[in-house]
Amino acid sequence: MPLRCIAVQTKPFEGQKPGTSGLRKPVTVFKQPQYTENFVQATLSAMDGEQEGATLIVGGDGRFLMKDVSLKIVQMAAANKVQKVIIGQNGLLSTPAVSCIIRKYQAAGGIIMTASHNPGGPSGDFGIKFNTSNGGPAPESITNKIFQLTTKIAEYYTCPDLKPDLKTVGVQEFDVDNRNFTVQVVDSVEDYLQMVNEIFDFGSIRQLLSDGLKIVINAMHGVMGPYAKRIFCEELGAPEDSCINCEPKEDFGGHHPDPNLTYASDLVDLMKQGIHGFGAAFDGDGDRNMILGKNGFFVTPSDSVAVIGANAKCIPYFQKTGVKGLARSMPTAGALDRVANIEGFELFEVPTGWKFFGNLMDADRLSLCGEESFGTGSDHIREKDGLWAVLAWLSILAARKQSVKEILNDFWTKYGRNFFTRYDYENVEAEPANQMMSNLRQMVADSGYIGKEYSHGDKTYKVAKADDFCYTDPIDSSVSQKQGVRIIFEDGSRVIFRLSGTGSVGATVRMYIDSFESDTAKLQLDAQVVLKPLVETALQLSQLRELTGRQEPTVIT
Ligand code: VG1
Ligand code: CO
Repeated sequence: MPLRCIAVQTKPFEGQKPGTSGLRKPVTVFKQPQYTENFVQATLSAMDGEQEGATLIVGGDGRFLMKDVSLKIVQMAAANKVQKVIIGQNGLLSTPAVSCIIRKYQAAGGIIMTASHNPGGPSGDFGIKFNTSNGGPAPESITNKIFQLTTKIAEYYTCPDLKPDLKTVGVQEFDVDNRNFTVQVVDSVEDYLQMVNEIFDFGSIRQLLSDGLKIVINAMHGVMGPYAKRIFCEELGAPEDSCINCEPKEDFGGHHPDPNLTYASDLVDLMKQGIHGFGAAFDGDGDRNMILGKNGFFVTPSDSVAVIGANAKCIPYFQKTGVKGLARSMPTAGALDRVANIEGFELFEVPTGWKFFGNLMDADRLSLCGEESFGTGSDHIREKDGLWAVLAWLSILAARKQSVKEILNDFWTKYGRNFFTRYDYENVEAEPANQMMSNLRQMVADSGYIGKEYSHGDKTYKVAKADDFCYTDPIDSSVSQKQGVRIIFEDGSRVIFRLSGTGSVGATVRMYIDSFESDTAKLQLDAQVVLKPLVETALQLSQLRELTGRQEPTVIT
């Protein structure tokens, strides 16, 4: 007997607009009857028939609600005439693994169940993100289309009696309305492992570890636990206690699965004991990474991507493909620009969000890119890739036989140092946050603003350029406006303001501060000390404290 598909009547929900990276809302919002179904249907409908007879990849970071949603997606995929769903065991797949699997099996796309670094559990967040056939996050043209569809949805399609076993690896065949429908449950790690094994020299990393480099990897109870254990312990021979917080938990152990100095402070403390020479942490869905050296030496993400670029010859993948170009998101500090300049690579500056790198990669213009928000990656897939970044760093350590700190010192001596910090003000009331942004927009739109001077202590900053960042994609000429207010001073220092597009309640204000130093006597200074006058200037010109009522940020990185 074939399984029957049905159409279910529904009504639009407000606010199903994907942000920087998919739709993210509190679990309580996703739990409303038909809320999830509406968004999944809009996503499948936005594929415009491409899904019919095609393969769809499904996976997620293991957070609360994912079990229910995995089944809903498979049932709806079947009713929307998808021929085959490839899904991770128990639904678990990291974001980079989904990207890898979409490309490997030439799928029409993938649906990722994640709110990334946002907390999980019944009172945390859930999220759904769509990736296209190149393996990358859907561009704005598609996310806008999904949103439009959610505003007028009247019915969704599902196959309620389809009950695949998502716990056991293997292939299951079903007859859905007289069509063949396949569910293939795959080991969460296998395809990803094969890929990184091909693009890195595991032998040299194994040697580095057996020569005595002690590493510690923190999966923050996100999806990366099984990847870390399999790759670092089983494949590369690191001892078992090298991997911590490696059991995926639906609520990430009650923490923010966000690899930064605040939320991964347990790793920082452990590294400060001086036992380990290298430490790293990942976020909930495994696309972000934080890199630490001995004694908790912190590598800023902006420096991390630049160091990888400067040492590309240590990485077998780049030896083979060459470096076609470099890119960073606009608020990311300019260290990568210096590498591009000196090494003669093309450099692109894109808006915040990994989706903006995809076109450049597809056009063979971009090999390596990063964001200040702990995202690093290359064109081996179309997502940022935390474990890839760690393997890239270990490859550099193996080739250079130096410590993380020595590598950074060499880098700063050669290219100069960009001091960078980001202040996050989470959960600010939306109205004053919007007011602040609109004041800033107005301020920089005034041509008389150029040349304005701000003083703090013995420092004076003169405005050289100011705008609300607008990006024209060099490949398809699509335009993205209002991507962040930036004020660039005559000495090259920058202050940038934007509102987060991944928060789920109220507003999160992000303030980014970047300043370049080439005086070798100043390279070792503490970033917070160096940047203090610029931070105060930024707070002053934005009236952030006065408008939001916040005296201190929630997180400083
Ligand atoms: C943040 C970061 C951005 C990153 C995005 C998704 O966005 O700033 O650089 O690409 O998160 O990362 P926003 O709009 O909140 O600033 V992930 O790992 O949460 O998918
Ligand atoms: Co993430």
